[in-house]
Parts: sequence; structure tokens; C-alpha cells
Amino acid sequence: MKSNEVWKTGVVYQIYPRSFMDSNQDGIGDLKGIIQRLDYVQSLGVDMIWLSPVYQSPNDDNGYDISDYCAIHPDFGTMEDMEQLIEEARKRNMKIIMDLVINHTSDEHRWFVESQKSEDNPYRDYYIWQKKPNNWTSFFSGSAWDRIGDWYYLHLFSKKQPDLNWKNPRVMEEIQSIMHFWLKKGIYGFRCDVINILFKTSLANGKKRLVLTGKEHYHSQEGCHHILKKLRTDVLNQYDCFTVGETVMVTPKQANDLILPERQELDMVFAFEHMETDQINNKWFKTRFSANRFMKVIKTWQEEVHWNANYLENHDQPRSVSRFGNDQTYHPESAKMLLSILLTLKGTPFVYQGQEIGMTNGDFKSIDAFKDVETHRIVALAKKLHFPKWYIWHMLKTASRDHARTPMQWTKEGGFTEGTPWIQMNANKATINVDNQLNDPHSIVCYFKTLVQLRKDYAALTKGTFRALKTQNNVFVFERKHQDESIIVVANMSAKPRRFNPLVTGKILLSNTNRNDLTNGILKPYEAIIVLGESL
Ligand code: ISL
Ligand code: CA
Repeated sequence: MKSNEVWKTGVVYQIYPRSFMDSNQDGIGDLKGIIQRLDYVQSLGVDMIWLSPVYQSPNDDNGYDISDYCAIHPDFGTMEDMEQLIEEARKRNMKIIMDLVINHTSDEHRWFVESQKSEDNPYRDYYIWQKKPNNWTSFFSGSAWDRIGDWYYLHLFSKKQPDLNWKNPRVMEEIQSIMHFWLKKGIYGFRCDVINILFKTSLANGKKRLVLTGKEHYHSQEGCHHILKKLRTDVLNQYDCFTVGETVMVTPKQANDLILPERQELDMVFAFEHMETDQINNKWFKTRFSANRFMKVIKTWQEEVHWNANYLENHDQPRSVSRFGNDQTYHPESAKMLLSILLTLKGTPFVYQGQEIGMTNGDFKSIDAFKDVETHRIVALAKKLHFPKWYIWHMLKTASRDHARTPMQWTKEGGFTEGTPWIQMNANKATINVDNQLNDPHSIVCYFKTLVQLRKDYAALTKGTFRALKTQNNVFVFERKHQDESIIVVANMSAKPRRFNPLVTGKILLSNTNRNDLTNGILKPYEAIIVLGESL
């Protein structure tokens, strides 16, 4: 909306505050820690920071269970620290966006504490109560209902995350005032958590499914579009800001229905389809990554969706280099190749902390080392279903959200805290860390900075059209074009050498193998080349 639309040309860097930088040695990352590292973030060249929740919360789901939207969790600091962060970021030409988690609150939120007191409590209808539960299942497995006294309440996530009742106009008013509160503090918008499931059209039983029984009653409902329009016209349009929705299970058509400018709802959404190219049915059943499937999905979304929020990692996803690349033999090559694609696709790139140094999945050695509520729920379910132990371990090692949540690797000793980190650091901090990489011009982080700079130098990368030239045989070639400027990106998404066709001509702007000519048509494993094309 409005102004110079940094959200369309800039790069977003996601910070998971708990795991970024600890300033007071209690083992938990905090706002002062982020401020200490702001110069580093600025040096990357990014324009926006998305901060995962720092609100007051009992931390059942690491802050995605909010008990006070207008207070900062003491683990992270104070409201003054938050204001200082916004200001320090502003001084460095960076904007802050915050998480807006409005599908549910914490069960310790004042509204829910009141709501459960009696049927005639003024807060009763802030949530969804029934005498009898229906058959819906939760995102974290098991029933989506829990009982308090004679009544059941709906929670699509953990039982400490009761769903708000968006049919109640008072909920709309409350959330609007929270949004004003933060936008007035100078934030640049919101990442809207599971925003396409807010509105529950009916509470009838759902069609039985392997996962998410009931979803047809709340997924992408008309009522949700009304809510989003209202938030946009009543609140967001008064500020220079933007929104990115986290939209589970959306199709390109549903995405467009949420973001087309004339619809006045969201500005862009995070889709999930490309993240499903290494799994069967469900994220817990990982299979070999299919680059061919991945490229086809990306091509479809690039061609069909008005504006994409591009990402390969976030706090819910295993690390991209471990998943879509090769974190052993081709660690730097594949990390750089993936970043090359991410930063050159059409849309706004979102980079997750540590991705710029190629952080890998965690090296967890026991189930206890995992902290995530979802991970522990799935272990309980898998045990109940008598899954073999080795398979449960395989599920955790490949799919747990905690792989993204190990602390940022600043130095070979760690550099995140001098205390005991709330979740273990990866031992490979000894070699994969910011310090090492800043001193090495060939490092992943230096390559990343060059990519960010290329986006500033070549309008084709930010404003250009997208055209896929090859999406087969593990080789991705696409063109971005703006007026006379054409940029061609070539990526080998596999560990085998590959031929590349069509023949690309032009000037090499960047390559992860120090290639200096295009005459050799064989791509090395995970090779990426960015070429300023002589129009094809
Ligand atoms: O973790 C997932 C995929 O790996 C999803 O099922 C995830 O729960 C879903 O994408 C919703 O995520 C968001 O809302 C959750 C919270 O736990 C996640 O951290 C957040 O990103 C509930 O607020
Ligand atoms: Ca701390």
C-alpha cells in the first residue's frame, strides 16, 4: 500500500528472537541482543525484518500462544526495548514487521480466562464453545476440542491455543485496536499467522481425512475474505504498511483471491506447495526431494500468482540446505544455489536467520533434546500407533520444526550466549559461523550480499516478468525481464553434472563456481549462474 513500496522491491530477513542473540546470558535470545546485531543485519543489505512473536506468552508454542498482545515477554525485554529496536532499525533504513496471531490466543489470555468462567460472561463468545465436540482434528494431531467443566472449546492448534470466534464483532474491534497500537509505534506491517482459517463457517462434522478432518468448514471461507477486507479498509489503509499472510494449503487461485490489489485484502501470501516436494501427504513422511516437482510448482506459482512471498525456510521448516541441497559434500555450493533462486524469483524474498550462512538441520541426539510442542505431540501419537522407534527418530531428524530453531551461529564457540542455550546449538558452529564467513570473500554470506546487491542494481530482478526456460532434468533456467534488461538464472538443483540448454549467452554477473565463460555447457553439481542476457 502507498509510499515507495519497499515491500515489493526489498528483501525481508526473518528473526526468530528466541534463537538470535542473547544479551543477558539467560540462554534466551532477546530484543537487546537483536539491537546488538543490527549492524550485521544491515550489512546484509536487507530492507525489512520480520520478528516472530515477542509478545507476552506462556510459551506453549514459543510465543504463537499470546496472552497479551500489547506487552513484551520479559524473556525478550521491555516495551522500551521494542521501541528502541524499531528506532535503531529505522536509523539503519530497515523496517520491522511483526507477527499477527489472531486465529487463536493463549488459554492464559485474559479473554479466555474470563470466557471459561460462565456461559453469560461477556467474554464467553470471544471463543468457540460447544456442549459436544465435533470430529475435527488439530494441526498438532488429535482432537481439536478440549473440555473445561461441561463444555468443550475449539483449538485448531495446541490445547493452550483456543480459537477466537470471528463471528463476534467485539473480537474484530479488539484486534483492530491491537493493530493500531503496533502500527502507531512505527512498524511496517504484519505477517499474519494462519490467516486463511480464521472464519469457521459451520461446526458440523468434517469429512474424515488422514489429517485435518473438518478443514472444509474453515479453510478459505468467504467469511475470512470479509474479515480481511475490513482489517484492510478500517486499519491497514491508514498506514504505510503491508501484510503477508501465512496461508496453509492454498492453491494459486485461492492465493490470488487473497492478494489481488483490487480485492483490498492482503498484499502477498506464503504458500506451501513447493515445501511439499520432499514429502508424501504429510510433512512427517519425508521422501527424497524431487527438484523436478519443485521447479514445476515454482513455475506455476510464478506464472499464475499476482505477487509471491518467496521463501525456502522459516521457523517451522527444516533447513533448506539439508533438505533441498546437500549439507555435506556440497554444502556451500548448494546453499548458494538455493539462495540464487530465492533472490531472483519474481516476488518478495524472505530469508530466515542463519540461511545466509547455510545453517544446517540440528544435530539432536535424543528426543528430549527437541523442545517443540508439535514435535512432542507427534511422538506421542506415533508411539500410540506403534510406529517403530527408528521411524519416529527418522521423522524427527527430517521434519521437526526445531531444526530451524537452534541458535544463530555467530562464532566458532557459538557467540549466541555465554549461558546455557534454551535449545542446543549445532556442533557444526565450529565451521559454519558468521565470523568465519565474513572473513572469507568466497563464503555463503558474501555470496548472499552480492545477490542482494544485484537486486538493487538490476531492475529486472525486482520489477521484471518471469519466464521459465527449463524445468527438467534437475536444471532450472528462467528469465527475468524488464524493458531491455534480461537476466537469466541457471541452476543445477542436483549433485550430478548436468547439461544446460537452451544455450545462454551474455555476461556472467555471478556464479557459485567462479565460472567465467558460458561455452562449457555442463553444469557442475549445484552450480548456479546469473547472466545478464543478450536477449534470447
Ligand atoms: O508447522 C507446520 C508445517 O511444518 C504447520 O503445520 C504450521 O503449524 C502451520 O504452518 C501454522 O504455523 C503458524 O501457526 C502456528 C505456529 O505454531 C507456527 O509456528 C506458525 O508459523 C500456530 O500459531
Ligand atoms: Ca536473554
